[in-house]
Amino acid sequence: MNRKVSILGVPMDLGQGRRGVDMGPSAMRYANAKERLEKLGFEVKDLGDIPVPSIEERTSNELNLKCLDEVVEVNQVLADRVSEIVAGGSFPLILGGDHSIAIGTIAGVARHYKRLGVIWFDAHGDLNTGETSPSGNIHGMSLAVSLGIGHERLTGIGGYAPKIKPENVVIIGVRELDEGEKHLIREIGLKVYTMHEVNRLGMTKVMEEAISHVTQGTDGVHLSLDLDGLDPHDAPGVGTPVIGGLTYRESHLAMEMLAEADIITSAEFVEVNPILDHSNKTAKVAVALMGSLFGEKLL
Ligand code: B3U
Ligand code: MN
Ligand code: MN
Repeated sequence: MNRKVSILGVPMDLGQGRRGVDMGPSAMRYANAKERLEKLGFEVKDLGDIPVPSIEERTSNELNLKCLDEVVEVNQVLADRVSEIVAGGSFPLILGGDHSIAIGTIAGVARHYKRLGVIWFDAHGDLNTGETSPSGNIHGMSLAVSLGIGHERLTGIGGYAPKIKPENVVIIGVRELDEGEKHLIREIGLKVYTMHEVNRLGMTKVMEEAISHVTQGTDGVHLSLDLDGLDPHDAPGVGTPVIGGLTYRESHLAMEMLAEADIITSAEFVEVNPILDHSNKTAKVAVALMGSLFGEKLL
């Protein structure tokens, strides 16, 4: 793994409807994200946060794509910043913010990795479009957008589309999908490990298969980890909790196996909402997972 890591915060809350997720980057910093990685011998730079307009300032609300203008604007900036980090030889570690920021992170990373693999941990598919979304929230569309599906102002962020191909993506931990998302998964043949497969196969097998899937014919692998992929018991501070999720230990095992396989070239941890949390528990879990991802071991 790259020994140089650059942390970038994106206090984005415009891709969903609840207040507080803009404080996610601060909460993960307060839980010692930087220090955790430094202890493992990484050279870590915290580049601070990129600016996000406040919800009170927002103007756009059209086409079932809430805050489209602002989400596009922030993700464009994010794509450039992430691209600079990669060009400078560092590993981009992005702290969210809601999951709409995956659009910008992936746009930035995919400029350098032409055949980027993606591992997407989530209770949801994030495969909606303005046409299929029940909420109009763009955080429920970011994976579709990265695949080149959706409004062209979103898919065109970074100046090209698509960023990733369906055959290079796996989703893990899903337990809530909208009808349009189910259709899309079947249509494009996405590899999805729902909670059913996680229970049936066990996390070890899921990760062995997922790692082999995303490394076939790819030149880099991005980890997009939505904290709502975990069970709300272990990660209560998220905007849209869904019961029946990944346990704390299953999630750690997944990160430990990724560290061992040494395949991850960029990562983002999203949807931490301190207002809905208890004593910063969810941010602490996120940082503990970062520890495992970066190779922390008990012995
Ligand atoms: N699928 C729903 C709910 C949702 C998606 N992502 C989150 N919630 N976190 C939607 O609004 O698209
Ligand atoms: Mn998500
Ligand atoms: Mn989710």
